[in-house]
Amino acid sequence: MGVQLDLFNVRAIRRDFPILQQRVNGKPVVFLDSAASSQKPLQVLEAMERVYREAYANVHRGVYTFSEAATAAYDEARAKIARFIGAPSAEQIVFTRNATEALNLLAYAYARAFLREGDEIIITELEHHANFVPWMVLARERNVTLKFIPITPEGLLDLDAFERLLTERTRIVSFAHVSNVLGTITDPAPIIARARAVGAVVIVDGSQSAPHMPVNVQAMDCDFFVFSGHKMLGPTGIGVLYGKRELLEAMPPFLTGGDMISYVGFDTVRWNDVPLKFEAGTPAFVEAIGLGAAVDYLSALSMEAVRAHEQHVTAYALERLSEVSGVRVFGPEDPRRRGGVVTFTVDRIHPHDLASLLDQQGIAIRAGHHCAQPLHQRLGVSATARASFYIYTETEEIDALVEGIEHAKRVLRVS
Ligand code: C6P
Repeated sequence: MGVQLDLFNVRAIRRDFPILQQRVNGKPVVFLDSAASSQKPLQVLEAMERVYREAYANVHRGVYTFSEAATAAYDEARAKIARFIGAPSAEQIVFTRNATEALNLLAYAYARAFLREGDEIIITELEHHANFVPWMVLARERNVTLKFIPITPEGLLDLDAFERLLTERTRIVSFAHVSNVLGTITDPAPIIARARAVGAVVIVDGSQSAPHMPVNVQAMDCDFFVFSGHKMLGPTGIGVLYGKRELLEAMPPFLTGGDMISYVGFDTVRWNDVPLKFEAGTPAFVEAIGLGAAVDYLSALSMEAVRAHEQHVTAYALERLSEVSGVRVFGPEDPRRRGGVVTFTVDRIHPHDLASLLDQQGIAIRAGHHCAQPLHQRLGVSATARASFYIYTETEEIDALVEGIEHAKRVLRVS
């Protein structure tokens, strides 16, 4: 049996998540797929329901009580999120649908405006498709060169190789703070320092870091930072783009229409100020308010404690999985160098078969390429299984996973 850390009362936390009280296929639910999307606490569900029940009206439009209340709550959510990631001001928080849309916004509004033929973008071999395909499309369209920082056999970024990829034509360097497959935590500091030296802007994909560890974009000194609300206790349909003010101000808008203008005449249009310039149309303000409540929940726990808990659970999972014959774990061995995801294969069992057999035991994991096919090509496998953890994960659930894998091996007669 595993031991929980004293500072983190997982049992009490689990009581806030109604979905975790259920049984799946007659078994208590063991949810090990939070890297794909996290579950939601009552506090987030209630915050959103409160808006719909008590003060719902479109924001930035009405001068009546409901609209003013909704607008104030929306603005407050933006301010909370700015504080959560250490942004200097709420105006530097642009709401998007998710991290994917935030990265597309940068590829369209920033890169298409400022990159020229022959310029270079550097990403890494471990990127999620969201930080891969938008740059690939841009590279083809504009004759821009796309380069990849390779990974070491342990699954870390090879910074010496990065040094060699940089040239005076490098305009953008974009990388995942935490890999959704290998779990690798990349220290942004050396990458940012080297990118700055050639005048490139740095985009950090925080989809798997912001939900799980303290993040301070000012201390990091990145130019842009993106993440999704649904992976951090918030609802779907809301994501965040943080940017340095001068860059956001220099960029043209991405989508156009209502709310993003300050004036429209028959032959003129003036953009609204940042961040509204990037938020065309009725925004997902109830979802933003839900994300604000999620950020309150995480802040009350403290992100240091969230990280410590997940590191503890990850270390336990790495140790337990190493005892199972036929299991191969990918990514750094040291739990201090990785976030709360453990990706693995089991000899002679396809990850999808494993995931289906585990589901019969009430255990949810993800199987496939996890939207990182080029990385899987590098790893020499077409698919992997992935267990991922969050604030509500108990070490007993890792025990259940290990028992479930042994059970699958027996069922498929591979032990
Ligand atoms: N990864 C996973 O199971 P969206 O889909 O826009 O909310 O997030 C995209 C994204 C971008 N970067 C990284 C590092 C990610 O992990 C993700 C989402 C999920 O791994 C769903 S594919």
